[in-house]
Order: sequence, then C-alpha cells, then structure tokens
Amino acid sequence: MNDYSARRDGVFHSVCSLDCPDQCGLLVHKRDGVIVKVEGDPEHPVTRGAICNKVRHMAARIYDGKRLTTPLRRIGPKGEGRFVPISWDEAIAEITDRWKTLIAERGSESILPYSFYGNMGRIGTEGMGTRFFNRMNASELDQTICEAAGTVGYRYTMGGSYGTDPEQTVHAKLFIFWGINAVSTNMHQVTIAEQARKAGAKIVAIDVHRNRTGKWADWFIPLRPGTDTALALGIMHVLFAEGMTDEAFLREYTVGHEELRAHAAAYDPATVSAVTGVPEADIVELARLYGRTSPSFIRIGNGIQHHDNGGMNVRAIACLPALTGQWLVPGGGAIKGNGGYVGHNAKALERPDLRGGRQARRVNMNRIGSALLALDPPISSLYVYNSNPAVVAPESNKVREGLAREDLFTVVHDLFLTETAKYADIVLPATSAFENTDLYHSYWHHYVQIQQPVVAPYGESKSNNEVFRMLAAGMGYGDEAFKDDDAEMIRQAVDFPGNPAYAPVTYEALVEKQFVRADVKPLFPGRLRTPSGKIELYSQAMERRGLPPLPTYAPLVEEGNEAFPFAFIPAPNHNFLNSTFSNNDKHASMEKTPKLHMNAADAESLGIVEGDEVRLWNERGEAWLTASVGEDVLPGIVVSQGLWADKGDGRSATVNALTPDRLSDMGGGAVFFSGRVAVQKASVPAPKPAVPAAAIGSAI
Ligand SMILES: Nc1nc2c(c(=O)[nH]1)N[C@H]1C(S)=C(S)[C@@H](COP(=O)(O)OP(=O)(O)OC[C@H]3O[C@@H](n4cnc5c(=O)[nH]c(N)nc54)[C@H](O)[C@@H]3O)O[C@H]1N2
Ligand SMILES: Nc1nc2c(c(=O)[nH]1)N[C@H]1C(S)=C(S)[C@@H](COP(=O)(O)OP(=O)(O)OC[C@H]3O[C@@H](n4cnc5c(=O)[nH]c(N)nc54)[C@H](O)[C@@H]3O)O[C@H]1N2
Ligand code: SF4
Ligand SMILES: [Mo]
Repeated sequence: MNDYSARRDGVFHSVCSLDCPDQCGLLVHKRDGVIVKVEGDPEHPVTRGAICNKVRHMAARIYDGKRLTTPLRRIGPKGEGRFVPISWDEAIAEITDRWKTLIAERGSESILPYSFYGNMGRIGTEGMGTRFFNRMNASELDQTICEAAGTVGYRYTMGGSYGTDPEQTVHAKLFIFWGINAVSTNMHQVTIAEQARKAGAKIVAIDVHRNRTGKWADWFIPLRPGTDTALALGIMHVLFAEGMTDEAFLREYTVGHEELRAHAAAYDPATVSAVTGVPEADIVELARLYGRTSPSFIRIGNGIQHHDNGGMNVRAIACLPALTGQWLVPGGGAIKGNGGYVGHNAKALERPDLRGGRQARRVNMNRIGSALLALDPPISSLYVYNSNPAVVAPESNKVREGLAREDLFTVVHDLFLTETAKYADIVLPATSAFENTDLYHSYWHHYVQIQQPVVAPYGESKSNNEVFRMLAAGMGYGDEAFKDDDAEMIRQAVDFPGNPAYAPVTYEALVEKQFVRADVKPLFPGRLRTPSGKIELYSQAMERRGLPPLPTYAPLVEEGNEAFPFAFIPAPNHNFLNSTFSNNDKHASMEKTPKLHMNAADAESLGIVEGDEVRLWNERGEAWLTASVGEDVLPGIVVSQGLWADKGDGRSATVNALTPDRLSDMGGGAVFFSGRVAVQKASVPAPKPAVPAAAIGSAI
C-alpha cells in the first residue's frame, strides 16, 4: 500500500468519494503537509481531468473550522447542540456498555444502524460496519432512499443494473436526458454528449423544470410530475403505429411485444397530452425523432423514480430502446445505472454468515421517523454514519421528533456536527475520504479505483472501519472478521469469481495503476438476467407481485388535492451533494440562496415577485424559500433545489419537512417528489398554523 500521508509535498492520486455517478479520478496537491488544491486527474480515461466546482473546493470542507476533532458527549437537550469533548476510550466504553445492557434487556433488534453513501468507499460503507451489525444481529436497514424504485423497475425490464457503456455514447446521434439534471449530477455524460453534438447529435431534456440541463439541451420538453410512463407509452404508440419499430429485434430479444403493441394503442397522442401536458404535436415529433435516429441514447435519471409511480416510470422508459433495436447499436441504448457490471464480492465483504442463521427485522430507511416513533418493540438505540437523516429523510419533523426521544440512545459518526448529530448522545469524529484506504466503483462507468491515504487523520478522527474494529473489541466480538485490515478487505471484495468482470481487478493492480477497467462484456447477445433471458416488455414477475405486467400509467397519490394546489419537487442543487457541503460556508455562498422556482402566472395570482421570501406548507410541515419567478416550470408546479442546513432562525429551508414518507410502487423507494404544498408570500400572515408532526399518525 502507498501511504502518502507522511509526505509533506507532492501531487497524489485520489478518487472522488461522493455519491455521484462520475466517480472522477483526482489529483490532490499537498504543500507543507496540507491539501492546497484538488483537481481532476487527466489520465482517468472517462473523467479526463475535468471535475465539478464543488470538489475543486473540497479543501474548504476538509479544513472547515467546524470539523469535529474529538468524540463528544451531549450536555444540553437533544437537538440543541451542546456537547463536551471526551476520549475515544470513554466513548467506546459508554456505547458498548449501553449496547450490552440493551441486548440483555431488550434484544439485539432494539439497536438499528442508519447509514448511506456520504462516502462511496465500499470498504467503509459495506465493510466492518455491516460485519459488526451482522454479528450483533441488530435490526437491518433497508437502504432505499436513493434509487430503489428505479432499480427494481429497470430490473423487471432489463434484468439488473446493466446499460450502455457511457464511453460508447460518444457515437450517439440523439441523447434524451430524462428526469436527470446531468449538468449538475453527471457532468461527464454532458461532456460526452457535447462532443457528440459537435458531430451533429441532438440533445433533448424531459423534465418538470427547465434546470441547467434543460437550458443546455437543444429541445426541452416540460411535463407534469409523475406522468413519464404516459409519455413513454405515447412514444411507443407512435413507434408502433408508424412502423418505426425494429421487428427483428423485438422477435429475437424481447417477450411481450405483441401484448405491448395492443396495450400502447390506448395511449394515443391526445390521451397522453391530456395526462402529461406535453402538446400532441411534440409527442409525435419526439417519437419520430427517436424512431428515426440511430444510435439513440437515453440517460434515465433519479428524478422520475422519486415518485409514487417511480418504479413504473423507469420500467416504461427502459422499454423504449428495445422497440427500436438500439441495444445492438454501439452507443445506443440507455443507462439507468451500471452498478451491476462492477458488483464486488458482497458476501466476502459484508459477511452475512455472522448473523449465524438469525434474521433480524428490517426497517425501511424512508420511514425512519415513523419507525422511531411507532415501532414495537421500539428502537432503543440508533447508530448513524455516512448519512444525515434529520435533513435528507422524508417527513423531517417526524424524524426529528423521533430523534428527540429521551429514551433513544443515539450515536452519530460524522465529520461535522450535522443536524442529526445535534440529537446524538455521543458524537464520533470521522476522517474524510482523503484520510482513508478504500475501494471505489462507479455506477455509471466501468472503472474500479483505489483511495490511499493522502493526509493524516484530522484531529482524533477515525475511519468507519477503525471505529467498528474498536466497537467490536468493546463488545467482545473475537471473530477473525474484525481483524482484517482495509487492504485485506479490498482483496476480499475484488476476489470474485462470481463476476468475471473482476478478473483484471486485483489489489496489486489498483495500487499500481490507480484505476482498472472491469472486463465488462456486451449485454447482447445472451447476457440478460431476466427470468426469460430476454427484455421483458411483458413481465410475469410483476404480475405475480400484483403489479401491472405491461407499462401502465397510474396518477400520483395526492393528485387533485386542492387544499395544496402545487406539486412540490424538492430536487438536488448544483453546489451541494445532498446535504454534504450545505454546512460549508464556501459552498453555501456559491449556491447563494434556497430558491423556489415558480411560474409567473402562479406568482402573480399570489402577489409574489422575484426575490420575495415565500412560505410553503402542508399537513406535514413548513419551509421558507426565496421566490424565483419565470417560465422554467409549468403552472401548478414549484421546484426547490438543495438540502440546506438549518439557519437557526425558526425559518428553516428544510424541504423534507414537507415530503411524504409513503413508499413508491416498487422497492420501497422514497417519493420525495410526489408531495403537494400551498405557497404564500412570507409577509402575509399564515392562514392556519402548520399541523404539528405529532398529530399526523401513520403506520409503518
Ligand atoms: N450537484 C449534485 N450532484 C449530485 C447530487 C446532488 O445533490 N448535487 N446528488 C447525487 C445523488 S445521491 C443522486 S441520486 C443523483 C441524482 O441526480 P439525478 O439523476 O439528476 O436526479 P435528481 O436530481 O434527483 O432529479 C433530476 C430531475 O428530475 C426532475 N423531476 C422531478 N420529478 C420529475 C418527473 O416526474 N418527471 C421528470 N421527467 N422529471 C422529474 C427534477 O426537476 C430534477 O431536476 O445525483 C448525484 N449527484
Ligand atoms: N428532498 C430531497 N431529499 C433527498 C433527495 C432529494 O433529491 N430531495 N435525495 C435523496 C438521495 S438520492 C439520497 S442518496 C440521500 C442522501 O442522503 P445522505 O446519504 O444522508 O447524504 P448526505 O446528505 O450527503 O450526508 C452524508 C453524511 O455523511 C457524512 N460522511 C461523509 N463521509 C463520511 C465517512 O467516511 N464516514 C462517516 N461516518 N460519515 C461520513 C457527511 O459528512 C454527511 O453528513 O438523500 C435523499 N434525500
Ligand atoms: S462530485 Fe461527481 S463530478 Fe464532482 S468530482 Fe466528484 S465524481 Fe466528479
Ligand atoms: Mo442518491
């Protein structure tokens, strides 16, 4: 292993640790032992030296004066944020003593880990922590907050997270960015499309908001939220009706094309226009453009699947390339996610065998508020790492009420005193990714990368794995599994005969080369992992689960609720990554202010002008944002961007106070974008008080 942390000066290879498909290669510059610059690694074959602005300013976060340096014990009320420093020995002893008592009195399921991908390193997210809670047989977290619905929807059609190799998409003549704000969230797909545009390619964006990607596209198509399945069916209707389908491909590689042909007949342009708000002529033009252009490539985003009908939206769009035979054309096809190609040896890393045949209850992370408030037997202890649920999870008032429970023993491991950490009994300081050793593989491109320590741990901070090794020792878990060091765990993860793509990926190759291309074979012919081995336009598996076997549009649950006249889309922003960076002054100043984008006609009828402070509310809570008025959204829709830090002035921009914690149609996914709100100018007195979260009971 290379440990660069002792080297005071130089330029060192790194990889971006953030939950972003691009997973850029980085070069980290050090002077006098301190990171002075982060830039893109020009040698990385896909990301080629270009990185986003937020990571170019990563040093401002790493050395932010607010970073935690020691373990802390809470001294004030939960949520207030008053703590005193304690030693690691005290912290580990206190945590393990509490857990031993809880396990003896209430059983191991009274303890719940809550984690996500604040750092995408596989060893730190799926390594020691997973082993530790498996060994304990703690309650298990269903990690559904990000892409669960879409992943399941795509899998029904395509058999798993397998799509086009993004490097090939440079050959495409048509790009459809569908429910993805790629300029902000997948910038290298934009770079590739830009290259193709120079060779004549056309770029279409389909979104509810003319965001940066909509502005960059050649043709922006706005539609009503949650109506993408209808639009996809409208395209299919025209493709079938006008003979633009690839019949040979349909016969050879799909099941259910005749059923789909008959089914799509009902989705004529007039019907689809009435549902989606897209003019009939545009539906026909889009279908013809798609049917006649080859190679055509669809980048399916996460936005369309954070809905009540999100799984189906992705499933329906994923059927389109099959209709035109695009999977056989280099650069054609689609990407929802490509994580399936580079799946590592999860069993070796996570060690589910440590549960010893026991199976604890599973808790859906999207319902963490309800779970903390209502699960029986209760969750008595929560261990949070790599995540900030008080801000990122739906129904944040409910989440915070749960976190405020006096009888809940909460530990938070993070780099900062996040909104969640303020509710903790014990806070532990985490190293940044640049201080760790870890394994990274992208869910978009096909490269596997390694991070080796570039700087020493900040203050007394420790990596996730190091903390779990200490906790294991404190709990008296003597298993060999807790003795593996990080390098050994990387070896275990990449030693995977079950996925031949890993053949060239060894620990030694990663250390030597920094990035290694997985040996990914083309999907066609013969590699589809659906039950039939073909693209399932008709899915018996869905039928068995009570889902419509053919792509079928269903309206959003709250549609038509006139008490809350606006569909509310609280999307990500350009300069944060979920809530990461929201608490770093540099990044918050780059993003300026939390905005609410609304249509000029709506603003006028509410007496709102550009720059006004507006209050949004519904039965779940309220939030304050700054109006941005124009034509970037259709009437009846409001869009915010970013998961902002609490300002502490009682006028919080925490948009998840308003989002529902219902689950999507598939995979138990989150439905962040399916809620509704009322909006008013903040200076107008509230017509009614916000209903306190406690009054809104709902079952888990
Ligand atoms: N800068 C930045 N980059 C990020 C992130 C970030 O927070 N900031 N987050 C990272 C993570 S974890 C993820 S999962 C990805 C997410 O990135 P994307 O895949 O881009 O998904 P979202 O940004 O969630 O949503 C994309 C767009 O969907 C639109 N949308 C909402 N509802 C609908 C609908 O019903 N139909 C259509 N067609 N569009 C709709 C929204 O306007 C939004 O702009 O980005 C990653 N990269
Ligand atoms: N309204 C709305 N809500 C959303 C979304 C949305 O689009 N709209 N997007 C959703 C999506 S797609 C996702 S993926 C989730 C993401 O939600 P989270 O996974 O919670 O992501 P972050 O907000 O980035 O928080 C990650 C936390 O991990 C910490 N961290 C970073 N590295 C490490 C480490 O090595 N160790 C430890 N212990 N901690 C570390 C960071 O400091 C940060 O506080 O948010 C979801 N919430
Ligand atoms: S956040 Fe995404 S685009 Fe920015 S450096 Fe990281 S991987 Fe690259
Ligand atoms: Mo995500």
